[in-house]
Amino acid sequence: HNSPSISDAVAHQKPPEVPSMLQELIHRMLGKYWDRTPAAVTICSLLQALSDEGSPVIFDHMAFRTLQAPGYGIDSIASVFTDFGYKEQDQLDFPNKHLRARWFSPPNPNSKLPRIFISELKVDELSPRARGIIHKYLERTGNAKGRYSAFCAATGVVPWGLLDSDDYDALLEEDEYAAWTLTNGYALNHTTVAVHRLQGWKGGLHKVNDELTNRGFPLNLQGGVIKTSADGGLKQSATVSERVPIAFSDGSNALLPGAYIEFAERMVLPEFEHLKPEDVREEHRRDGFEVGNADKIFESTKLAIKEPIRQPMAEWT
Ligand code: OOG
Ligand code: NI
Repeated sequence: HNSPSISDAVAHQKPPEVPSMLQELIHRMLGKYWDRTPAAVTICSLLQALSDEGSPVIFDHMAFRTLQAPGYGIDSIASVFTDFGYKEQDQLDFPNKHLRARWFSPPNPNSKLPRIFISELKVDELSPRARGIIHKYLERTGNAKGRYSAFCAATGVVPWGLLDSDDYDALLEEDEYAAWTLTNGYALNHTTVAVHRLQGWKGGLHKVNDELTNRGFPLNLQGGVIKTSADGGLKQSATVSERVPIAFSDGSNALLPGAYIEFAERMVLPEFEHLKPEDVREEHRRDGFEVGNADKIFESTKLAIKEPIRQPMAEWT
């Protein structure tokens, strides 16, 4: 009455590969990002095609933006990563931008898991009007508070719903980061290609920027195309954000800045310069971030705003 042949077959089957929660979470966050950042998809395919075949692009880091208020700030995204073994690293301060950031290193520095960079807006330093607008939306998340920020990043849900276009305009006038974060929620702000981990890539970050410029991708030119740390060990460049259709609660729509893509090149540290190239691992390279570089990279979303384009949603579908 039971079928031994079926249970035999099952017993001899290898179990399907089960991705870890962490891998799947990152995969879903990136999935939402690819959907709304087609230029990033094109650029990654291009870099892969121009480097040794079959070697996938490795991400140096993924970056998120948050709002500092109990439950909604850096920790609301960080907690899931630290629960899975990520280690909290230094804090970076941007007083002129009312921002601070922290970064988190993956459980194993030589793995292919990206670093995580999370910034937060010091909401209390904004004008009473901007603070009032921000808190009005944060209160709309009810008992969820910011506890499901990682869920929102993975699904594309903006936890406080649609903004009123007048609120958007008021925020944009005062603080572009606030306007970006309220319209995009916890969506991945950018991912960063580790240029030094592209197999067989010759010409470093310069060559990446040249290839992109030749193909018409607009790059963030704040402080020059390449932003270099004081120690010379970390070089970064970024595209200007793509625009995504955003609906407002009053029925109007706009094409507003969404995500961008960044490129990082980490140099071998002086104490490891004697290593043969094939022996150099990620742990032998300049780690961390740089305030001076980041300060310029933050502008990638602002640079996408020249004339806000407002048109009916029907024209894009
Ligand atoms: C983050 C900008 C800083 C870096 O790698 O230093 C940054 C942002 O735009 O939210 O990505
Ligand atoms: Ni970055």
